Amino acid sequence: MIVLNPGAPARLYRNLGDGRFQDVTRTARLGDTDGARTALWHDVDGDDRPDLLLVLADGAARLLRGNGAGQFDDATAALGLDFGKPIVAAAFLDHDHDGRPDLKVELADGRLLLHHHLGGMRFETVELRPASSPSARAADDRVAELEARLARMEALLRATGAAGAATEGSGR
Ligand SMILES: [Ca+2]
Ligand SMILES: [Ca+2]
Repeated sequence: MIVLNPGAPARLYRNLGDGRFQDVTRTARLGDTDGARTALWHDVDGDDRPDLLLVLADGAARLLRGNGAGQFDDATAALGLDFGKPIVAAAFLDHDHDGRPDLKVELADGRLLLHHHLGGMRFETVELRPASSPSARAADDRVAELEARLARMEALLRATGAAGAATEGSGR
């Protein structure tokens, strides 16, 4: 069990199986976990030992491979987890249903990437959604504003139409 502490290193506890937990942070060799805000357990390399993906306070990801003896090795570089921009969200899911969970990450620049699992420690990065440019965001805002205005006009027309029908009715 990993406990995340905003602004402080994460702490790792081992379940002793009798309802007690032992703090194994010091012996687990987790390295830098300062301000980690996301922790995902997943057996990335398929060796039946749980690995740990962390997203740190600055949005950088780290992958810690479990060695089965309660310690972890940093495999961040091997996994190619430097996406150039801070990560705002990350999740493991099998995007293409090939039985190997892939890593989906959303970056601060609006990009949505699929870190497609090819087997073992091999991954390829596929862009699912490009970065949103400031002009694209402004255009989206304009479309949203126009839609809102249209909705208000439709509501007004409906109200006016109903009032008109009522007036006709009362005229008889
Ligand atoms: Ca593993
Ligand atoms: Ca997959």
